[in-house]
Amino acid sequence: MTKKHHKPDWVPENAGKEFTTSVMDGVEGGHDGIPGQASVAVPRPHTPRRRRLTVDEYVAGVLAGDRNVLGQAITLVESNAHSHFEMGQNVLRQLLPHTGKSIRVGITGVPGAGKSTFIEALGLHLCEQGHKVAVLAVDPSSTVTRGSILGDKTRMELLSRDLRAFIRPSPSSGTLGGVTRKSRETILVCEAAGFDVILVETVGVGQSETTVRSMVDFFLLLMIAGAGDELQGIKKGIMELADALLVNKADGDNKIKANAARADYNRALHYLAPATEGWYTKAYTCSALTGEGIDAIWKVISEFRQQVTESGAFDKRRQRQTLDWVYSMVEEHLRASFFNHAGVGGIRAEVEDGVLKGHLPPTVAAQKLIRKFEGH
Ligand SMILES: Nc1nc2c(ncn2[C@@H]2O[C@H](COP(=O)(O)OP(=O)(O)O)[C@@H](O)[C@H]2O)c(=O)[nH]1
Ligand SMILES: [Mg+2]
Repeated sequence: MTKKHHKPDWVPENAGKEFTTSVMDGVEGGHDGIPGQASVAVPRPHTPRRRRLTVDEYVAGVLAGDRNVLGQAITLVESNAHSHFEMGQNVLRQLLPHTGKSIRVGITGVPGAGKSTFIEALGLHLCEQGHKVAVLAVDPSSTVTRGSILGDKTRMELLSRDLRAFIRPSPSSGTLGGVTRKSRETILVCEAAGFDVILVETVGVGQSETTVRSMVDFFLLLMIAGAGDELQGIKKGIMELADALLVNKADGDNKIKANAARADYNRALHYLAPATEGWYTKAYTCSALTGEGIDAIWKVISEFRQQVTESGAFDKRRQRQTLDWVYSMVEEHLRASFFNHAGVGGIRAEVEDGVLKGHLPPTVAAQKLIRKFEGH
């Protein structure tokens, strides 16, 4: 495909250089995370716009495992449009009794650790065992640039072609809080559609690990051997959130180093509090490339599920997560109403100026803004 630059429609035909704008032909891509959708530009026949489904149609389609309806239902619940909110919530409410039966696994690690390759290998392995696997991404960076997950999607090429799997890229707009709410709801919709393993990938940056930890049952930290001390330092806090550490790329010349790293991590883990009550976090090795160790880590996850369910910690965590979810929605709402409040907006510049110039102590400034918001 050749990318052509041309003048946009609104530029007069005989215009000169004063119009410097030019536009480039776009790229056609899959939209709903459904395999088989066009990933290269193909001429499309003119079809009428898709009819909006009713709440009952969304619910019936999702419950029947209809992939098209599933994609549309997720788009609906992810929508930022005010008019979609109520309908999305109605769909969710009806799906709720059919949710909760999957195992939700979060996967994190620095860029390049091999998360996408691992998810593809594990996903394919699970599909072969008869599981239905949904892959979601929580990527705070994509709230700014939409790039990264697209790359991942093409990387999980085999899995995205497998009809037993469903890959959903990260919701691409909103705050991390907004993305979180959407991801949680997407998990539920996928469960209602019959997916029994939910894999949530997140890039190991910023707050996203804590966020993903708050929506999954099992949290897996992918590591690489020989990464610098600085990197390991950053990872320490995250190690405390993990139910397993997995040193990836244990293949070829790297195998010895990976095994040594596993032993080091196991020693370090000895001094950390367990992420899940009654479960000892250990380190393992695998190669997402050769598939070695993939089955073993799934056995660890299955053992975790059984053990933690029996002890009651599994349900306890899910209940806590549900309440966390409620309050994170409350926080999200309050934050938005505060910053959209006309009165607050009217005095913000002045208050900020006062703080920056040193006339106004920050505590007083905060009080002033809150008073305004509360209408005192
Ligand atoms: N040798 C080796 N390379 C791997 C393995 N897993 C991933 N890679 C490579 O590491 C690079 C980054 O992998 P990717 O899955 O995109 O990492 P992500 O950024 O964590 O999602 C790619 O070039 C992969 O082919 C592995 O187990 N062994
Ligand atoms: Mg990736």
